Parts: sequence; structure tokens; C-alpha cells
Amino acid sequence: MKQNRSPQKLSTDGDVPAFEKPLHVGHPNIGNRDDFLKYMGEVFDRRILSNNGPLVQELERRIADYLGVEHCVAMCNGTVALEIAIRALKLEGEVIIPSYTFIATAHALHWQAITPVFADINPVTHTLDPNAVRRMITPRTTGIIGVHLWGRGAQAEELHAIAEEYGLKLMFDAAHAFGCSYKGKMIGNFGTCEVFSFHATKFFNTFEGGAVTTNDSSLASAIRLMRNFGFAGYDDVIHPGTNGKMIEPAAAMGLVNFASIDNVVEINRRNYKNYQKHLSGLLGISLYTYEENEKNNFQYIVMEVSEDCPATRDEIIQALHTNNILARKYFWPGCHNMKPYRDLYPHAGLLLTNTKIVADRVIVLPNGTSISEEIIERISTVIGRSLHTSDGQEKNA
Ligand code: T4K
Repeated sequence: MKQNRSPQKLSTDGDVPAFEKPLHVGHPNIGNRDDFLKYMGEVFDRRILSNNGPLVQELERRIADYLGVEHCVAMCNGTVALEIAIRALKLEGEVIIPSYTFIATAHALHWQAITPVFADINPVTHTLDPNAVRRMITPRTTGIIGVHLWGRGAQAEELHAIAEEYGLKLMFDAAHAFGCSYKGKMIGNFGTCEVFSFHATKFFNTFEGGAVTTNDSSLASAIRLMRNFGFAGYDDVIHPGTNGKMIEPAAAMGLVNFASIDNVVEINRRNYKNYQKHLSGLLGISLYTYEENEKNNFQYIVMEVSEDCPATRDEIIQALHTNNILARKYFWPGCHNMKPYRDLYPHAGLLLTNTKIVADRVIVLPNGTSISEEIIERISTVIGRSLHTSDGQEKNA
């Protein structure tokens, strides 16, 4: 990829920014406000604000039904949900994960003195490459955490076969994948357990929140205990634990947002198609594809900038930011290149060729219910304008 073009040639210098106010990736989808306030009225009347309240229990039932999974344990956020699931599975030593993921996947292990070992990804799907996973197994390996990045199911059968062969535990970070399916089955049912994030920026949000889903009853019971300090009753702690509880207002937000899930998917899909339409024909620009035969939430508009693009990925980002479009370089530069892990494994990158290629070419664009076709057209125009040749002439706008 070209590295040395002059950024000022690529911005819309001299023009007013395309957007007056910043346009964010991850601007939340918010359901019916009156319904939320009604729920909150009930919460105040009951004065049950937390500790497995009725709204949390109702949300857990709704999620379990929606995913067709036996157990859902709601949590305060996805990271704590990951930490609790990792501990409940008794992972230790080394655990294999992709480096191309949000840093929380690695931190949830490192925080518990478990070594995250980074395996490479498939450059098309951006999910773990099972052959790369095999290469990273050592006598200290106890588990694999696949990540359903962008909501695309990681290769569950292949990872399951590897886990069986080597006697490893398998779980999934499904933070991006609420409402998505893999091979026709809802994500939430794979591995021994799966972990969702319901952070504000996610397709489905509870302000902050998350959940662990599983079809293993004894695991679900252990996770419930661990979420609440290990309390089995008043004055009776029977398990080590922490505070991972979801609060009632968060559950109220989740119940309200449930009512608009289909509508949000429809808007996200429409936006995705509009980005495809308005970005088509730009040299070296493509959109990450979603499998049409699966359920997708289309939350992430992942644009890839290839070698033959007249501008670099960073030049396009700069042009977007100059125009108040705060596109993101998720998940550059890869977890292995973030300080805590770079210090631990300075040579990890040698086996992460595809991770580098993908992390260097991705731009995530704004999506969600606050984005219209007119906005997408303007974003696409800024991207088109940024594709200048080195002598400053527009090539593809
Ligand atoms: N595993 C994976 C694969 C994940 O992607 C994540 C989280 C996790 C695990 C952990 O789950 P949680 O513990 O977070 O539940 C954001 C989110 O904070 C994070 O939840 C998410 N992944 C990650 C992909 O994106 P940042 O650091 O990029 O967030 P931030 O604060 O820059 O937010 C993005 C943009 O959204 C901002 O530019 C502004 C906008 N925004 C944000 C919030 C909170 C709003 O417009 N309104 C808001 O309320 O990590």
C-alpha cells in the first residue's frame, strides 16, 4: 500500500466539512422512549434496582427464547461476562484467540493471568483460521476462544474438531453477533458457551451490558453464582465470585430495544446496500460481504482499501475525519501490537501475516438508525474525492 502521499491533497481543504456535527461509528440505536420511561416508573415503584430483579429475569428469558438456547445469564458488560465465562470454564495456561479483535478478548484472559496466544485469521472472513490455531497449540494450551467478528460466525465445526482432538475447551466471543446465525443456527448455541456485548455502540444495547449463553445447565448455575459474589443465599458464599450483575434500567432498555430489533436490522441492511451502491466503481474500495443465507445484523459497515487504491487507508481516514465523519480503523494494529502484548511477545507478528494485511486495510463507517441514504451519499462522495493520484488529480470520484 502506498504510504507517502501528501494528506493535504486528499482532504476537502478550502471547503466546509461535509458534516457540521461529528458523525460517529456506534451512535446508539434507541427504542421507544415512552416504553422505557414506563418500565422505569415500575422500577422506581418496586425499588428493586439490581440483584437479579424482575426485568433482568424477563430479559434473560426473552434472549434465551430468541436464540433458542437453554440459559442466558445477563451481565453488567461484555468484558466481565468474558472474564466470568473464562473462569467458569476453568481455563488456565494458554488460550488461543485471534489478534484481530477488540482488546477486551485478550484482556479478559491476561487479567486472569492466562496467556492469550494469537493465531492468524482468514483474510476474507476476518475470523480465526483453524489451521493457524493448530499451529499455536502447545502443552500449556487449555482452550480456544473464537470471535464472530462483524457478526460472521467463526468456523465452529473446525474449531470444535480441533478442541476435541486436543482436549481443549471451546467458547466464543459473540460480542458483535447478537441476532446472527451460523449454518442456520442462532449464534449463542456454539461452543460450551458464548458471550455477547450489549454496549451502547452495539446493534442491540442495554446502555452497558452483556450476557453469557449456554446449553450446559451446571455451567449456567456456576456462572450465576460467580456473577453475584458466589452467594447461594443470605450469609452463604459457596463459590468464588465477583460483581457482574446487570441493573434493572439496563434490562428495561434491553426489553424496549427488543421491540425494534427487526426494524434496526432492516435499516442496517438498507444502509449496507446504499453504501454498496454509492461506493461501487471506486478503484480499490470494497465492502466486507455478509452471507445472504445467514441471519445478519449488518451493524458493521466494513470497507476495505486494497493495494490498487490510489489513496492509502490512512489518507482516506484523514479525509473522512476532516469532514467530521469519525470513521474507525477497527481493530488496528491488532491486539499483539498493543503495548501490553507487544512487550510480552515482540515477535508475535511473524505468524500473523493476514492479521496485518486486514488490520491495515479496514475502515469502519457509520451505520445504524441515525444514518440515511443522503448521509451515505455524502460520505461516499468524500471517499471518492479522497482517491487522488499523486499529482493531485481526481481519479475515481
Ligand atoms: N469483544 C469484542 C469483539 C468487542 O468488540 C467488545 C466491545 C467486547 C468484547 C467487550 O464488550 P463490552 O465490555 O464493551 O460490553 C467500542 C465499544 O466501547 C466496545 O463495546 C466495542 N466492543 C468496540 C468495538 O467499540 P471504542 O473504544 O471504539 O468506543 P468509543 O467510546 O470510541 O465509541 C465508539 C463511538 O461511538 C464513539 O466515537 C462515539 C459513539 N458513541 C459511543 C457511546 C458510548 C455514541 O455516539 N454514544 C455513546 O453512548 O470501543
